[in-house]
Amino acid sequence: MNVLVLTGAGISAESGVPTFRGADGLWEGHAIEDVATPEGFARRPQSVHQFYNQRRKQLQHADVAPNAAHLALAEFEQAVMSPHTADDHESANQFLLVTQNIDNLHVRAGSQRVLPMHGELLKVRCIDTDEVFDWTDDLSLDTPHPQDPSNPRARGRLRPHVVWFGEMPIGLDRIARAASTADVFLAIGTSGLVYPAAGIVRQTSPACRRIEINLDDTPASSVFDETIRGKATVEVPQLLDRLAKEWKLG
Ligand code: BV8
Repeated sequence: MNVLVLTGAGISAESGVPTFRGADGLWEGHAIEDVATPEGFARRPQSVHQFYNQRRKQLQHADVAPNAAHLALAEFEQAVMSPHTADDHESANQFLLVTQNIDNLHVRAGSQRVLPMHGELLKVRCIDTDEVFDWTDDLSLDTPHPQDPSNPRARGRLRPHVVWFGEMPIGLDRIARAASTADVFLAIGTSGLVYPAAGIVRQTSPACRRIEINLDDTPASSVFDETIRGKATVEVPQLLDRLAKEWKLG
């Protein structure tokens, strides 16, 4: 059984991380082109740094933690990938969790096979070398380079390690391969507005069972075999329990 999951901001909403397009959407007050494009960063780097500094600080707030949906996905991955389950099938199972979210809540919940296709908020990248560093502090134009802290010319050469609009998402080949062999595709808490993420469902085979969990209909809803309307913390654990029973997972 090959499982491919795609999550969006809706799975982290109940952990207190604002979605992009909800009433408290992140983009409100910030035009996309000003804070999530290379051009916006070139124009006003400091305001883009502030936008991500605020989100990086908020993500590390004590009240922000994985919720029942994140935890259920981590548990389900363990069950799908357990050696015991593999024995019952002619071939080993596969599991991939692709997330559009740049928060670290899936990894903190215990998910292992996670592909953050739009980057990670708690990582930064050197503009000159593309080297990636773990990062929990603020970034600014005066931030010393971690590898050359005493060199004033190396200051301010770090950017958030996130994929902006117009930039190439991460892992597209791996995602396409997983989509082409997926037996089940789950899309959880994503508005289906941003490509190529929103096109992944169409990369699955006609035989793939496509399930969407969302509060509302999305432009892609009609492509799914099953659309479950409700909150991720309620509907994800219930769906995964149902699938685990259907597949007799441990
Ligand atoms: C690219 C990281 C070239 C940064 C993000 C015209 C038409 C089509 C496409 C384009 C176009 N013009 C330009 C494009 C391409 C563009 C695009 O799609 N634009 C859109 C706006 C039209 N895409 C790009 O530029 C991408 N790159 O195309 O490069 C390329 C491509 C392929 C091959 C070669 C070259 C790069 C896009 C990545 C941008 N970076 N994030 C950051 O986070 O700051 S995008 C960001 O918004 C997220 O990462 C996510 O991907 C995206 C959408 O957000 P969602 O996760 O879906 O969240 P949203 O708030 O929208 O929705 C939440 C959903 O949850 C809702 O449905 C809601 O009902 C539901 N929900 C809420 N609460 C709950 C819930 N569900 C359940 N339970 C709840 N409690």
